[in-house]
Amino acid sequence: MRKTSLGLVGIIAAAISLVVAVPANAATSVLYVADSFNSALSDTRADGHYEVVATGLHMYTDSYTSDAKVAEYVDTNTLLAAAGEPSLEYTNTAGGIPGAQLIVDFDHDGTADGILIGERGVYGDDWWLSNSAAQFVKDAAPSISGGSGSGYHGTLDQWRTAFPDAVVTAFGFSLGSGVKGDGVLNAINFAATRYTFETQTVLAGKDNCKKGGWETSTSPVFKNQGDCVSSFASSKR
Ligand SMILES: [Ca+2]
Repeated sequence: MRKTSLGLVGIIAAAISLVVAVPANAATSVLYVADSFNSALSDTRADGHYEVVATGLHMYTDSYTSDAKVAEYVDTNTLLAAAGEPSLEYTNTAGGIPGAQLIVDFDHDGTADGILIGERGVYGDDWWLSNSAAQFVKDAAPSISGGSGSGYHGTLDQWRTAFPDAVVTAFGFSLGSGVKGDGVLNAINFAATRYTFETQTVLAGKDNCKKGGWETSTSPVFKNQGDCVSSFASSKR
């Protein structure tokens, strides 16, 4: 007799369904936590937390209040037309899941005008516009109707058609606010690049440059052992 309950297999299947296929030729890159995040754009609040676990970003919130939010952004300068279909590879442990976010300069005048939010698990390919966005963006939204995260929404292709010169100035994610959740962001896919997470490796002194140690340093990156040793000499560390 077969069991039909949604057991572990069902849970795994649900998790896998959130993972979007990545082209085999996608580039890979590393986001150093938290140096790669734009601190001025950070909106991680008192009840929101994150930490690097292996090559993922474990995030969680511990209340349902407005302080329950984890949101970080990575600077870029990428035409929306070249952004592809950004997605989050997320393994959910409990509660709500984060949405993908694109901060966009819709008229390419150097000033960001609003945020497009993609919540694939809720709205599929439909990306909705933040309510704080500029009026000219709202006025030209592909769809002005309910049924999404805001009254202004559309697929990314529709947004690209409406704003062919739009530039993404930062990409990132947001969990909350007011959402209790716990999970691991394994990667962000943006503009044909798959970004994973690491902490910086900073050497303590020139002795750590030896035996290949210089190659492990990520902040700064050294050209060779001599470059490493001389950096400590010049800074008198
Ligand atoms: Ca603008």
